[in-house]
Amino acid sequence: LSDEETFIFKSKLPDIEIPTHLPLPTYCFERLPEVSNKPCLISASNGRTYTYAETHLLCHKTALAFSKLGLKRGDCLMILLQNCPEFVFSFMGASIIGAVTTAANPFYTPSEIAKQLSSSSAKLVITLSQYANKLKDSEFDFKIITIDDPFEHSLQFWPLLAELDETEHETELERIEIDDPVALPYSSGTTGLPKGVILTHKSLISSVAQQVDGENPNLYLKTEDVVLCVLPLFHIYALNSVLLCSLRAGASLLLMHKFEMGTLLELIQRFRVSVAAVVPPIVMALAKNPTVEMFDLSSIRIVLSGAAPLGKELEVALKNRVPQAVFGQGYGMTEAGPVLSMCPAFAKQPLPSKSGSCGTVVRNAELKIVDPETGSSLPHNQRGEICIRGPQIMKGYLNDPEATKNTIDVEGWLHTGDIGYVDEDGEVFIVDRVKELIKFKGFQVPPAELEALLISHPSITDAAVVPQKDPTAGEVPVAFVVRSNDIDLTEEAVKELIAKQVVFYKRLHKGWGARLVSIGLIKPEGGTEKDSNTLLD
Ligand code: AYL
Repeated sequence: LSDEETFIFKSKLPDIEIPTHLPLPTYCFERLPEVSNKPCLISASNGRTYTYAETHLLCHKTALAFSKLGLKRGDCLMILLQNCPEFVFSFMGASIIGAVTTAANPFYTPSEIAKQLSSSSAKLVITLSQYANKLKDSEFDFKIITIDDPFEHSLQFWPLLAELDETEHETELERIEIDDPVALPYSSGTTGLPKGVILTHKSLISSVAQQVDGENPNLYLKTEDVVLCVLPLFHIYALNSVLLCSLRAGASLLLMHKFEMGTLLELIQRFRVSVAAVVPPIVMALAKNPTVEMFDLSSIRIVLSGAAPLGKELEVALKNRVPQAVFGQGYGMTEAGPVLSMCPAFAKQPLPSKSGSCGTVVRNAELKIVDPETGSSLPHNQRGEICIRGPQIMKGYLNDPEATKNTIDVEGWLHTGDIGYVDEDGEVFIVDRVKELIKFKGFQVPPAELEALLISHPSITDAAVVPQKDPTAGEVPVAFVVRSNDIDLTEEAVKELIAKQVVFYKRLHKGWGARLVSIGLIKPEGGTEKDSNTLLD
């Protein structure tokens, strides 16, 4: 043991009791008796509302239907859907029977989906018929459930539920342990390819409790709140801070299946949205888009931004547009459960928060800043790598003890690969990222994944993919490639090679060829019409 001082930062709000004796779904629906007749889910596409009692019942029916299909404790379900009530029923239903959910972006290419399917060994995939053909060529053994029309021989969600015997509501539960996995999001972490991040019932309950539980919740959600869920539930930000937190608090969730500015504004006005969880590109749209002036946004009381850095000028511009709302940031990382810090101005008894800060560390957790060179912890206002420790962090990466060991040290500290400091008021500021990660509108683009695809091309002997700053996306991936002797390999061909294998936001925006003629700079691509309708655009 060194006698060196360790500087550990804690929340200013007192620690709370975390109910880690319950499985996640029981914890989330604990307030059911109080809120049973209140709206729980509102589907924006058709206005259909499900009360808490209906939602709870449908989650249990889904659990039973999954169980009858053979899904058991420890088995994996893949959800390949945009935001919709069936996403919620499936996630909660799987968790009721002790199964684990891995959610994937339905815009993923067949090969991206196949990688996640094989890594997670999903036994059941729930999706829309239009995405089911992406699963056709997978050689793994799984059943497909569609929530709309059937696809070839797929099972259908609603008929499966309708077939259940009315007396069968109570699922025979296998005992769920608090350390059982419940969610398996994929993240590349600080290096390498996407890996399954094991989040247990305990991690997610802890994280949700750190946000919304206690006498003075850090993120105070009320039962009368209407919480906007436009960010995709297949990403941990919305799954945790939007869905699970709203359920626990007994608030109503407005589910939008895709982001479209006009619809969003119209919905905020119509449903009197009071809490909006967003990412910087949406802050930008709210701050800059002229149509915003035509709508009544006076119902919004909280705007939470996270998943990527937000410029101060945007924050100011947003505050001018929604002056009555408290604006603040949350800082998360999939592996961290995911929330590390949250704006203290969202608390029931709010504390002030500075512009540009990511809030203060969540309760029942410890945060430290370490000098990347020496590994020693640093005091207030000194920059270093942000590390977090607490009951909410991941159990580890699936089947990857090496990567787990490199991320969570022997003392239980998770190393984020983010560089930041904690100021004299305990507020966390992120200034840089030292890990191999590109963030396109909050979405992860792992450079190693693109480099591997590039190198697999016979005319490319080496490649490096790096982020380039971009005013709308935050960052875009650009590549440097070393060509073998194929002088005809053009930048366009390289971009095309990647584009056909990856989801739109991982596409290369520029390429430079080394050794041979310089390819030169070209304007970044805007994406296609279809892409611009997607989630975080
Ligand atoms: P992943 N400011 C700057 N960078 C951020 C921020 C922020 N507010 N939030 C996340 N990042 C970056 O795994 C940072 O580099 O999780 C971090 O290591 O896709 C990386 O994004 C993690 O990316 C919530 C709940 C935010 C979740 C999240 C983000 C989860 C993103 C707020 O309440």
